[in-house]
Amino acid sequence: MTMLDRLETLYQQASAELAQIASSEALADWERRVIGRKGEVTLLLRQTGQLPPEERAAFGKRANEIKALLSEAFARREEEIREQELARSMEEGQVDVTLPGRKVARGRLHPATQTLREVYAIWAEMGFQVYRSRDVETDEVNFGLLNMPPYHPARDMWDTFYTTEPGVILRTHTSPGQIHAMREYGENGTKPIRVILPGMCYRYEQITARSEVQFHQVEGLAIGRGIRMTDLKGTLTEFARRMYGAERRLRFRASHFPFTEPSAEVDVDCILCGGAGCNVCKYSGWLEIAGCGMVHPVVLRNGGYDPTVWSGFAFGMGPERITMLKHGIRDIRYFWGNDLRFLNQF
Ligand code: FA5
Repeated sequence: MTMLDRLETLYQQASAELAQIASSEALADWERRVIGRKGEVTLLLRQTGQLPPEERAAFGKRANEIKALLSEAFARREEEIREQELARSMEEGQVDVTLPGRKVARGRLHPATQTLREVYAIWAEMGFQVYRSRDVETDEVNFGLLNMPPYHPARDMWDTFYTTEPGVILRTHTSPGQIHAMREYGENGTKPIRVILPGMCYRYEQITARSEVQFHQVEGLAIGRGIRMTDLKGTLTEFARRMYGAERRLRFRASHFPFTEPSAEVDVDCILCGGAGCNVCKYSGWLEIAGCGMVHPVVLRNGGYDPTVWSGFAFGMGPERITMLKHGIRDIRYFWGNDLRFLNQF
């Protein structure tokens, strides 16, 4: 094959290849291989000197012609590919403004919080204001001032979380707030009080379907002249009526707390099983929702009141159990289990 033939073949092949190229990467590669400084056409041109002198002029002329033709073709193809790529990227990057927006996941209140707010509202209607007491308590206020001096056996009713600081514990109930409220609001035992004290309580207890190691209580305290047990029963019955509906039944069972005398526990008939018996009501048909009683004279005195003049009632209820009743929740462990499938239902 003569050099001229090789040149013509190269021209045909390179032109055909160029027409097939579809990407700018392949195009750059083609340019380097064919018309670049070390490209095939350039190399052939450099070999002109090896031809017999009479052929050199014709070959050189044709080679330069072909190089110019290929360069032009290259420039055209480059422009076409640039336009194609631009069109493709505009197509792919297109934003469809008619698509609906992504849904924002809405947070909501924890069922315990919802119940607490309901409880606050009912007590507010009945004239009780909220008093916030502390979660970290002293042994003295949690027990001592509530008529349970050190080593009193009744302390065993509350399995306590102790801290490394001697005498400092996590409150086992909201009752120590009674002492704080009386001392702060009572003005040395001269003013009546009507408060509720909501908050988290902590007990080192066996966790079961109805008992957790942390749970809310809502304490209530009313101090005045001539407050009697019938006021306590009437007030709690009215609360239950507003909270659960008029058809719910309530029972007061005699009980014992060192800080009340007399003392009682309050049960409602179990909504979950309709009184037939289930694991939440311990197969009794009744669910205990509160402890209560008339404030013990020792506690009144510790709060700054003269028990011969002043009297009062107190109660402590468990809103988690109230929520379980309202929604038919069969296990208290769902409350702090952080399972979204549970929480999303409220
Ligand atoms: C008390 O804690 C007394 N301080 C209540 C009281 C207040 C009596 C004022 C008299 C005067 P008790 O341990 O029974 O009592 O708890 C009261 C309520 O808290 C129970 O009825 C129950 O609803 C709730 N509760 C108690 N332990 C747990 C627990 N482990 N998990 C969930 N709720 C609980």
